[in-house]
Amino acid sequence: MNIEETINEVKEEFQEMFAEAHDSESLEKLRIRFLGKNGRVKKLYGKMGSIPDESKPVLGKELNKLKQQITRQLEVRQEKIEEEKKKQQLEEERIDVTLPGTRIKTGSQHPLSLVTEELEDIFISMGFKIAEGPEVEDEYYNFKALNIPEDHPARDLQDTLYLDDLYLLRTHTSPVQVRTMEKTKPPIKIIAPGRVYRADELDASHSPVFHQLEGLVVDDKITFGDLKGTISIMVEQIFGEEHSVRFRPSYFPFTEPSAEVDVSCIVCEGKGCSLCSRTGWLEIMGSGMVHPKVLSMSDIDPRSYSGFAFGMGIDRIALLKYGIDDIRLLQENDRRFLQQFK
Ligand code: 2NL
Repeated sequence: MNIEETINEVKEEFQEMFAEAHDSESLEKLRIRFLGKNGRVKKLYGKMGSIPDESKPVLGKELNKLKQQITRQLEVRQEKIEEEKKKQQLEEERIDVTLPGTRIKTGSQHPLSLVTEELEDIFISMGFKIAEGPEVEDEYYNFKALNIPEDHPARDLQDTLYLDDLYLLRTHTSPVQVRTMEKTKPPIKIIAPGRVYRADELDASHSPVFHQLEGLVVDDKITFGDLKGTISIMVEQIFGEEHSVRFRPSYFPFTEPSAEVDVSCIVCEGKGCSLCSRTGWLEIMGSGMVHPKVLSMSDIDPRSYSGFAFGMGIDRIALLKYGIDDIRLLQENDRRFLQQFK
């Protein structure tokens, strides 16, 4: 076979194979087969040495044309493939900006946080400051400084969680207020919200850990009228103005006189139901004028100063406010329960 025939054969072979090559890989194989180092076209150039000189210009031209033709065809198809690929990719990645977004799940505030923050805001609006203190206390701050006698049942192992001979878990936030009285001169106007502990079994209405908010106001000429006014405003704000407040004589070792605070029943509004045991009233907090002994133990002279104090269970307020019937719901963190407080 002469070289011209071979050139034609290579041409035909290329066109045949090219007709079947529709992806980059096949094109690359073709490029190596025809234009590579040991490719068909290279080999034809090698044969140029053995042909008569007069034929060289024509065949050389012919070969160059073949090489250019193959190169061009491969390039054009490769470009087409890439263009097609890009089109397909754009089509696949097309986004519909009019589709609704994916809803992001958000948390919600715990009902205890909601009530605590609401109470804090109410008291802050009346000029109170927020005070905090340790949850591990000793008998002096938790009991003695509050005029709670040595033989008082609250001090019993049955009621108080003792850590050792000296330390216990505070059973109320009163120690925070005692520490404030020791450190600062009147006027004192603080609330002490926080976690407190009792040696109770967990059931629908008791828990070994719960939350309290106590308040203390000490200044000259503080009266029971100040106590009534402050607490009435707080109760109206937290439960709504349509509720009435009642002060009922009571007894606490740390206040004299003492009063329990009732709010007209949230459910029956005074008519009598099972929640209020047919009394029409719900007990929500304790209060009273700070006992002179309590003032003097913290170095405040009861002849110059007087004060009132109050204490409430935040968990109980939350149950009443939101109509929850079991305090365990406040601790279980069941999302179906928590999501209701959005
Ligand atoms: C209740 C009763 C009360 C206080 C707490 C208090 C604190 C100091 C001095 C005097 Cl430092 N009193 N706190 C007073 C009266 C009642 O709480 O039943 N809480 C749930």
